[in-house]
Amino acid sequence: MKLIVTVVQDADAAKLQNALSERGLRSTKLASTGGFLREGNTTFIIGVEDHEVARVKTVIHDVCRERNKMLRPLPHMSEMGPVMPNDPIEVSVGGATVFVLNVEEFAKL
Ligand code: 2BA
Repeated sequence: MKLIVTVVQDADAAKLQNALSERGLRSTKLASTGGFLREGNTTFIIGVEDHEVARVKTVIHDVCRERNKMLRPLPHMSEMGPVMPNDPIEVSVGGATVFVLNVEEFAKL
């Protein structure tokens, strides 16, 4: 069994939740915050059998869109190079960041 952890944009979260449950795939949706943008995003945890991983990744890929965001740089973003605090920068976000983990044990107690 695998645990898929995926971080998606809030704008895609409801559609992804619907797409997963319509296909009989169980998921849990968590509110999260990106460490770089310091904005809300959504993290799904999805427990599946090994043979379903590819299907879940296809659903995520079909639903989640890459978007560009314009933002005013925050102090921690200086690692990107010289940034002027009042000059908006463009950052591309998504579609989805996906981690696939081995599950040692799954139980409902
Ligand atoms: P954030 O950390 O808020 O990052 C949002 C977007 O900012 C990233 O999009 C990326 O395009 C850009 N970005 C992040 N760190 C950067 C840096 N040091 N320099 C330049 N640009 C940077 P995505 O890569 O699509 O990531 C979307 C969200 O997925 C992230 O939000 C974070 O919540 C999560 N994520 C991405 N990689 C992760 C990782 N290795 N571990 C845990 N969470 C991760």
